[in-house]
Amino acid sequence: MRKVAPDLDVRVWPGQMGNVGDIEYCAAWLPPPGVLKSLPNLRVIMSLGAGADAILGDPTLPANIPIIRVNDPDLTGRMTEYIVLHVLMHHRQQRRIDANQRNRIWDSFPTHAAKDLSVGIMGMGVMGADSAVRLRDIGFRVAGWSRSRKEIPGIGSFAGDAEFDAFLARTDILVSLLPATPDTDGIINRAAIRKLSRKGPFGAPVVINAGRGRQQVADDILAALDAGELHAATLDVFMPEPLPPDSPLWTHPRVTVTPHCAADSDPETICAYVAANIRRHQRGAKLENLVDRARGY
Ligand code: NDP
Ligand code: OXD
Repeated sequence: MRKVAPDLDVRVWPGQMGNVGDIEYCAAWLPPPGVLKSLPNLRVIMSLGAGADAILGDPTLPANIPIIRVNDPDLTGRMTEYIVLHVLMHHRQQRRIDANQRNRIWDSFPTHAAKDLSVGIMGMGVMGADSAVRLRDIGFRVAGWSRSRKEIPGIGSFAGDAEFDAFLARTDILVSLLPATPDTDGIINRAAIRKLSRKGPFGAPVVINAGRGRQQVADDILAALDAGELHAATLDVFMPEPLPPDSPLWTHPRVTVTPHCAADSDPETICAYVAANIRRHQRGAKLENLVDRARGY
C-alpha cells in the first residue's frame, strides 16, 4: 500500500495501529471478529478478495458501513485460467495420461470433442460469466445458473431454485463460482450430484468447486466417487482451510486438490484497487462493487 499510495497514512493490524480513531478505511481478508468494531471512525470496509463472506460472518460487524469487494480484470482472468484449465484437464483426461506416463504405458485411448460436453456454471457473476464465455469459445455447451436470468449469446441461462434441477440435468461438468451464503451452503451434496447428467462421454459427471468450501459436502463427494455416481472432482476450496493432512480428499485417485489458489490476489493490483476506491470515496463519487448485506454477497 505504501508503494502504491505513498501519500496515504497506512496502519497495519495488529502491531502498527496507532490511535484507532484515525482509521477511516479498512482493507481486510479474514479479519478476526471484533477488529472492525474496534475502529470507531470507520467509513468504508474493503474486502481484499472477491468474496466478502469472512467480513459478513463477523457477528460484531458494524452496521451501515459500506463494504466493497474486489472486481478486477486481473483476478477474474486468473479465475478463468483455472476454470478453463480444469475443465480441459477432465475433458482431455490428463490425469489418466499422467498416470500412464508414470507407468510407461502407451495408451492412445479415444477422445471426444468439446461440443460433446455440457458445462454448467453455478454463479454467473463477474467470475462465472467470464469463464462461461471462454469455455463457450472453445466449443463446450455452456449454461449458467444464477438468481437472476442472464442474456449472454450462446450460453444457456437457468435462474432460481425452480430451474436448478433442469440445470443439473443438462450438466456433465459442474463448476461452482457461487459466493458463500446460507442459501449456497452444502449445495454440492449427494442429491444434487445424483441429478447431474450421465449422458456425457465419461458416463458420470465431474465437479469443480472454486467458490467456497462451505458449498461442498466432502463426504458426499467421496461417497459419490466411490459409488460411480461422480467421475472426478477438482476442489480448490475447503472447509476448513488448510485441508487437514488426514482428509481422504488428498489421496483419492479421482480428486484434484488445489490450495485455494484458483485466483490469487496480486498485492500490487489489489492495493491499487483499494487506493482507487479510497480516492473515489474521498471525492464523493459513487462507490462500486458494493456488497449487498441482505443478499449476503
Ligand atoms: P458475483 O457476486 O459477481 O457473482 C455471484 C453469482 O452467484 C451471481 O451470478 C449470483 O446471482 C449468483 N448467486 C448467488 N447466490 C445464489 C443463489 N442462492 N442461487 C443462485 N445463484 C446465486 O461474485 P464473483 O463472480 O466475483 O465471485 C464469486 C465467488 O467466487 C466469490 O464470492 C468467492 O467465493 C469465489 N472466489 C474464489 C476464489 C478462489 O481463489 N477460489 C477467488 C475469487 C473468488 P445473480 O447474478 O442473480 O445475483
Ligand atoms: C476471493 C478469494 O474471494 O481469493 O477473492 O477467495
